[in-house]
Amino acid sequence: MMHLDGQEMSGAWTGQAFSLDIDKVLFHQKSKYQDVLVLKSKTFGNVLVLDGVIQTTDRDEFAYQEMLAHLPMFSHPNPKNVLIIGGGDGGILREVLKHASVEHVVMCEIDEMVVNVAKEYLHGLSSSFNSPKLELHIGDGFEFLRQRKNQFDVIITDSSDPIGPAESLFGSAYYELVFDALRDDGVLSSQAESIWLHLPLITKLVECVQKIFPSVAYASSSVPTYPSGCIGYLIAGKQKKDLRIPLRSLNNEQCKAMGLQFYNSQMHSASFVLPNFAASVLPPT
Ligand code: SPD
Repeated sequence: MMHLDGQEMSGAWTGQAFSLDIDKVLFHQKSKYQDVLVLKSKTFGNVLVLDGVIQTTDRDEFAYQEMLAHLPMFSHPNPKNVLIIGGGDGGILREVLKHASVEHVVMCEIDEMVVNVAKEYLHGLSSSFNSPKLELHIGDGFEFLRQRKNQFDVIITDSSDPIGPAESLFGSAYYELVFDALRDDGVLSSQAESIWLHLPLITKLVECVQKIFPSVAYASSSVPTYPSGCIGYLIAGKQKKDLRIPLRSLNNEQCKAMGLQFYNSQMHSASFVLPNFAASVLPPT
C-alpha cells in the first residue's frame, strides 16, 4: 500500500518498501474498481498509484512504456492493427502510434477514472488520446476479447499486478482469447512482473503461454520505481520465430526521430538475456 507519506508496501513484496519524497496529493478517490491516487513527488514528477501500488511516474515511465510497446511492435513484420488491454494512462498508446505502419489502435481500459486522471495530471503519457487512429472502449478486457477473432497484429496487455482488477489477465483462459484475437502472424506482449520477486508466478505464466503459442520469450528491464527496480515483459508469437531479434533495426537517428529514450535494437536483444539465478529457474524459451 502506498501511504500518503510516499511509502509503497505490499504483500507481493514483503519485507521491503520503496519510498518517494512527496510534495502533495493531487487526486485521491475510489473508483468502481480501485483506489486511484495521484501524487506530486519531489524528484519523480507526478506519480500514478492504483490500489497502493506505483503504476508510473513522469521521470521513469518511458523505460516501461517503450519496452512493453516496442518489443512486440518490432517483432511483427508490419503492425497495422493494435489492441491495448489496460494502458489507461496512455503511455503504450503514445509509443504504438510512433510506428508509421499503424492504422488503427483499439484500447480497452476497465477504469475510466484512470484515463481521466492521466489526461488531467500525466500530460506526457496521455498526449495521444486525441489521435484519430484510437478507438477507446471502457470495459473489461477479458470480456472484450471474447468478441474479437483474427483481428489484431499486436496485442499489448498493460496491466497492474495480478491482485484486483487485473487478476484475470494472468491465466490461460486469457491467453487463449488473445491467441484467437491475433492474426496468423500476430505477436503479444504483457506486463510480467519482476525476476527478483515473482519467479514462481513468471514460471507459471511462461509455461501456460508456451502451451498456447509456438514462440515465447521473457525479457526484463530496469524501471527504478517498480518493486526491486525492474520489471519483465512476456512476448509471444503465433508463428515459430526468434523474438529476440527485431525485424527492423533502428540507427541512432531513427531512435531520435521516434523520441526513444530507452528502447533501441541492441536493448531489444539484450533484454532477453537473463541473469543465471532467473534463467536457471524459468522454463527454457
Ligand atoms: N508493480 C506495478 C506494475 C505496473 C505495471 N503497469 C503499469 C502501467 C503503466 N502504463
